[in-house]
Amino acid sequence: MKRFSRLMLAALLVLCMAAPLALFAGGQNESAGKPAEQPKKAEPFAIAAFIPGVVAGSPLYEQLVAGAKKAVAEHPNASLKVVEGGFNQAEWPEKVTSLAATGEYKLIISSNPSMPFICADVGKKFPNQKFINVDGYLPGNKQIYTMLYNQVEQGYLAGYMGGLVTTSKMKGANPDLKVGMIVAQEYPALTKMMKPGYLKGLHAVNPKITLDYRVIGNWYDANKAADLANSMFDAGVDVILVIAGGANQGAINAAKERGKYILYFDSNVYSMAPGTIVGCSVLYQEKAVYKVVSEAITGKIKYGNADVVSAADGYVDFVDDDPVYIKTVPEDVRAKMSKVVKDMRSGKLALQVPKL
Ligand code: RBF
Repeated sequence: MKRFSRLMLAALLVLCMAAPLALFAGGQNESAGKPAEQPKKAEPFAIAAFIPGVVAGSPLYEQLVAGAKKAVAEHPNASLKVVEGGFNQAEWPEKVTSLAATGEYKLIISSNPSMPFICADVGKKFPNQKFINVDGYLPGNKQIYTMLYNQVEQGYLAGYMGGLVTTSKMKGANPDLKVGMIVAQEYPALTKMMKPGYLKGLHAVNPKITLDYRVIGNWYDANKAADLANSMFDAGVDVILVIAGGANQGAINAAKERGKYILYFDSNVYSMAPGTIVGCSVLYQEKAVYKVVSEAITGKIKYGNADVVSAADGYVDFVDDDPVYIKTVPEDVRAKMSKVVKDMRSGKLALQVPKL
């Protein structure tokens, strides 16, 4: 018995020593006799998404996070950290600086027209740091890629719908040719693209339409947005375009209570207030972010470039196939809207982006 177990132990030892050799032999390339080439393990690619505000309620920030998550999920070497910068805009440069100073992130991605300038400034102190800014424009900085949406077209689509609604026989519409717009704050993309585009769309329906335009002063005060909306409805406005992030909700609630209408920017949210939201003039930012983040991870992005994308490129659109839209908006109004949407998608109706 004793001898048998000693034999067993010896056999086991031999096996243990031989196993790694056998494994090594298995890794040999039979034809060349060289070790097989292991697939190169991609270097870790950490990404920070800096949200200039808060994610919840801000349609473009929600889309940014969704698009970045999707791209990261497809690359095992990539990771994503989402950092909310909050509503104090004076603190953003310092917060982006802190992210760059860690040296951990191959890429800092952000979104809104003010961010390219903040990133350019931070980049001077951290020359190896790369940035992507969607919904922004800054050509020629080798550390930064930007993508700007044609928001003249986005505004036009909202305006055309607003014009059709205010001149329609819809239940909440009145004979006054008064249309509203509530914005959070003023900045060049708004005053040079969105507002002129909106006016152009309104006047394409009827040049006599007048615009009641109000500024809240921040991106979160839903009570103020509701007060503004109510005073506009009192003055004869029947449909309001809102571009105010989290504050939008106040105007939507007011419109719901008063049986009036809302036009929404950036995302498809018809189901958020069925019967009240009559138009969603959207940007496909989730698709854009998925594309550019994927390109950054795989080293294909061209830093220094500043792309401008329009409806004909598939990034600006009006959602006219949502069942809630179809149920809410009468057929004759939808037919007129569809014609313009089709022309814009095909590029037949194209509007210029001005110098910002
Ligand atoms: N949009 C939001 O939805 N939420 C925000 O908190 C927000 N903050 C912004 C701050 C600045 C300084 C600027 C220039 C824009 C901001 N935007 C915000 C607007 C956003 O970038 C975009 O212009 C609008 O959503 C219209 O597409």
